[in-house]
This record gives sequence, C-alpha cells and structure tokens, in this order.
Amino acid sequence: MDSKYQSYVDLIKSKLSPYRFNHSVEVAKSAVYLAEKYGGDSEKMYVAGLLHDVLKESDREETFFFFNKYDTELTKLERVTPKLWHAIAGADFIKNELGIDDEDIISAVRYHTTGRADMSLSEKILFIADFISADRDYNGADEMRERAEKSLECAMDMGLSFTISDLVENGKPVHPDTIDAYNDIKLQE
Ligand code: DGI
Ligand code: FE
Ligand code: FE
Repeated sequence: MDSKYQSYVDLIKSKLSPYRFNHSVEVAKSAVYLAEKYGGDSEKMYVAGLLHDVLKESDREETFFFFNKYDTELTKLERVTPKLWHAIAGADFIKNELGIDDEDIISAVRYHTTGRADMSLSEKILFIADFISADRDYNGADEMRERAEKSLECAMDMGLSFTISDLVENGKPVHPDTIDAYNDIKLQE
C-alpha cells in the first residue's frame, strides 16, 4: 500500500514535524489493524490515517485560507477552539486539494477529533486509531488498546469520556458533536 500512496506520505512529511509525521503513519497502521478486525475497508482507513492530521500544524492564516476558499462556516464554538480547526479544514483539504472523493475517508477525517451522532464504521475506526496508535503513551493508553480489542463501542466510551472529562476539568467548551457521540454510546449500553 505504501508505494501507491507515496505522494500522501511525501505530503505529510513536508507539512508536519517528524513527531506528527510518525504519529500519522502509526495512526494509519492502527486504522488498518482495526479495519481488518472489524470489517472496515483497510485501504480507505490507511489513507484516512495518513491524512487525518495533515493540517494539524498549519497556522491560522493557512487554515482560514481553506475555510474561505471552500465557504466553510464555523460555529462560534468552532471559531474560538483552534484544536478543532485541523479536522474541519483537513476534510476540505483532502477533498478539494487532493481530489479525494470518497465520503467515508472525508467524513472520518472531518469527525476524527469530536466524533458525532450516528458515527459510521470508518469514523469510529479512525477516531479510535488516533487514541491507540503506537506513539501514544498517555495514562490509559494500554486500557484503550485493550478496549479496542473488545469492541469499538467499548473504546469509544473511554475515549469520549476521557476527552469530555478533560475539557470540563480545564474549563473548556465541549463541542455538541462530542456530546452527541457520547450520548449515542451511553444509550446503546
Ligand atoms: O490531532 P491529535 O492531537 O492527534 O488528536 P485530536 O484530533 O483528537 O485532537 C485532540 C484535541 O482536541 C485535544 O486537545 C482535545 C481537543 N478536543 C477534542 N474534542 C473537543 C476538543 N476541544 C474542545 N474544546 N471541544 C471538544 O469537543
Ligand atoms: Fe487530529
Ligand atoms: Fe491524530
């Protein structure tokens, strides 16, 4: 798969620090692993993993250049939360600048940070791959990996709970899509 997507590897190498380049490659590997385990499309998940953080290190100017170019409207919460920009602009970027037309890949990138209501298999796989990639060493990373072996929902539950608790503890706003994803999991249990 590597040679077929070498141009994406080269692109993220040029746009990201060595640390985040490595993270992206590891997320791609974890996304392929989860796709194989849970019946997703490995090739699509490899591409989504490679590209999910393509604009993570872009500055405000570059990010808003794409928002303006593609008439992407942000809510007030999104405007004041820079951490959310790379997922929204990243989806715009891979669709319009790279010509990726696969909605599964685009929406997986778009919602990889917040999640959302009624997440697709691809969206869940990328969301979790981002938490369990080999480069992750936060407290609880191994528990996340164990949960990802049990079920996607079991891992989503921990990931979303972890994110929401952290945001609340630090007095940050929680995106409604994050709450929707969390409530979906809780109502399924
Ligand atoms: O890009 P990565 O670092 O690999 O991971 P990510 O895209 O999941 O970004 C994680 C960051 O995004 C983390 O600092 C928390 C923040 N975040 C995730 N969901 C929300 C959020 N921030 C706010 N304010 N609201 C959210 O719902
Ligand atoms: Fe990200
Ligand atoms: Fe990431």
